[in-house]
Amino acid sequence: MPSGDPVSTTQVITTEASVAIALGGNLGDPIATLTAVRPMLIRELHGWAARAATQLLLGWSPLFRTAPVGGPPGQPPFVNGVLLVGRAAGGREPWPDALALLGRLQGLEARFGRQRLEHWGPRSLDLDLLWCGDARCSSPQLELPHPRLRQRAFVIGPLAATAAQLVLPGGHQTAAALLAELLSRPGAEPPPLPLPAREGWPEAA
Ligand code: PH2
Ligand code: MG
Ligand code: MG
Repeated sequence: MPSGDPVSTTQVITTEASVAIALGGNLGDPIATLTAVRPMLIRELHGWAARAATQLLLGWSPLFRTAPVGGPPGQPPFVNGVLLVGRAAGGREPWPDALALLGRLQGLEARFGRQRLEHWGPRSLDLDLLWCGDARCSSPQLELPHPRLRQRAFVIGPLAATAAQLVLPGGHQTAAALLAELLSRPGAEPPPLPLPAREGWPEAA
């Protein structure tokens, strides 16, 4: 099984040709959790995209420590990252069903003890689908593209570190430009702090 080559921005320059998943957690040992889920996520993605004739190209961001946004006061800092999934040249058929992928992501969250107790409350593992090719979806279970994607430095920071030139859904700015704008707004989130590379998560800023 391919372990996941980095996605080069010349291979995946559009969101229409890619899938993006945000990873996060702030309970237990989030770095250990994200490192442990990484190979499982690769397996789930290959299962989900098994019909796709082309090889998946996986671009992992570095991990970042981020200040909690929303939720109860005093919750621990988060560790966040993103995974950008592209396909080798020629893979132009539509991606498989986004809800099926969401189901696989929620299965992984459950395996890591995710409990849904409080809106935006602390969580062991959060796997959010940010976009899935050009799929548009607005249902109670899933909204695509993710409705708050463009407002969140804890998502845009990792995306900018992975694919600085990617133009995000809902605007014309690149990830890098949007990050700069988000961080310069009054009352902005503190900048996501990149964590050093480590075993099981070799990407560093
Ligand atoms: N997720 C939330 C709410 N707030 N804050 C940070 N820093 N990172 C997150 O992943 C996060 C959050 C809801 O999913
Ligand atoms: Mg989330
Ligand atoms: Mg979620």
